[in-house]
Amino acid sequence: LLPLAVALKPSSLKVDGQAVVDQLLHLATFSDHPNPAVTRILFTENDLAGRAYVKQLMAQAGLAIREDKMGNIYGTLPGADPAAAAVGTGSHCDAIPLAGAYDGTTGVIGGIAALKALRDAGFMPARPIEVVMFTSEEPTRFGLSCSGSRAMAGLLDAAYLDSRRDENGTSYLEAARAAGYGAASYEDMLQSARRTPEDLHAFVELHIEQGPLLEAEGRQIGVVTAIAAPAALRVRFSGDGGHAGAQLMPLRNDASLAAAELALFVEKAALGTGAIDTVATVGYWDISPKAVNSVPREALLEIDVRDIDGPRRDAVVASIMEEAARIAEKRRVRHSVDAINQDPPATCGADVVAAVQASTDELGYSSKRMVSRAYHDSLFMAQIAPTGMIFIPCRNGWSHRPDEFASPQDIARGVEVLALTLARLAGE
Ligand code: HGY
Ligand code: MN
Ligand code: MN
Ligand code: MN
Repeated sequence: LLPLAVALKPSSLKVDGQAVVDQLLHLATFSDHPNPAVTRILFTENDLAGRAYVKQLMAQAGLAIREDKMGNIYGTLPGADPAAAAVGTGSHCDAIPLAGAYDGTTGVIGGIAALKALRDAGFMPARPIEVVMFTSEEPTRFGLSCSGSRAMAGLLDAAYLDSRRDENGTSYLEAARAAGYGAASYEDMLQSARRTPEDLHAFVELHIEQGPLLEAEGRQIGVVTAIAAPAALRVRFSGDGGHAGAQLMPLRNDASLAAAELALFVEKAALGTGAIDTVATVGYWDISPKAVNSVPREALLEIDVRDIDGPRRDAVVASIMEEAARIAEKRRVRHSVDAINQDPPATCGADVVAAVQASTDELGYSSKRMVSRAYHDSLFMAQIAPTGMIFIPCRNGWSHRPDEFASPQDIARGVEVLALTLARLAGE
């Protein structure tokens, strides 16, 4: 997998950053909330509209389109050797509530633009090059992140995926079928997504940094060398509740206060490792019955813990689970813990990193080697094939917010680096 020098001249790559931005902003109109906010939840009406638009752009770029039964969408630029393992790129178009227009979408729309630029430059790759829209990178609907790439890497089993239900009790399989992805069973659905090193030669994802470093240091391209290890867990506390006026304090077992104590422990546990790379938050918090004059009976916390060091992250997760049990005992509440995911970090493939760096240097762009603290589908693609990522700056490092922003110039640079990197990895 040596990143070859290619006859392709960078000057022959024509990338119109503004055209990509226009497409990103059109995609952003498929949202449950008015722009600039973007909310696009897996298999909802706006997600299906977004999927149709992505397929339209793939068709306009002259790519061969296929979809698997998980809902992953592939656009392929044919290679001289159609049987050769493909070089992949791509990202996601689903968006968490009240997000922005650039997270994930930049790697899908930008990936299509990169393949189109290669095609328009008359580049004939030795290997097929494919751009993937991963079906569900965000955990919003089923609680599980990166369902599509986990399935590709063979990391999802039917029982586990079936256990992940949305707030109406709908399963992934039912939702996929309702969206027109007619799998006969979980096995059929998961098998249709399965990739192996035999059919995937390398993978590289273009993404906004979602952090402030590139902008702060005035660097144009982030050459990602590793991806942090994410974990998510749900903790439920249940008390007996009671009348807010008539129930005296010694008799209360307030579920919300148990949650409050655990939430502050989560912060303490992350800070307690002494490593700046350990991060944690309670991103979702719900109590019931939500009446000012009723002592809360139920509390549900969703906790996100990450670190670039897997074992250090695991120790924090374990301490949170132990503390939940201690708090439950002390406050006489019942509790349950649902460990949703606890994934290892990924090291990017040396040859892919070298191809990204060589392409960035050849285009004359400044760069910074860095770790991705956000997770991406690349975290799981790295388990199938040598994988890398290309970051571009985003304003103030803001992401997962409506004012998320990347400039047309930065987007054009990212697409050019991606196109040249794909050409290097695909050979000619
Ligand atoms: O949360 C993440 O890291 C990703 O942006 N979904
Ligand atoms: Mn995201
Ligand atoms: Mn993303
Ligand atoms: Mn991501």
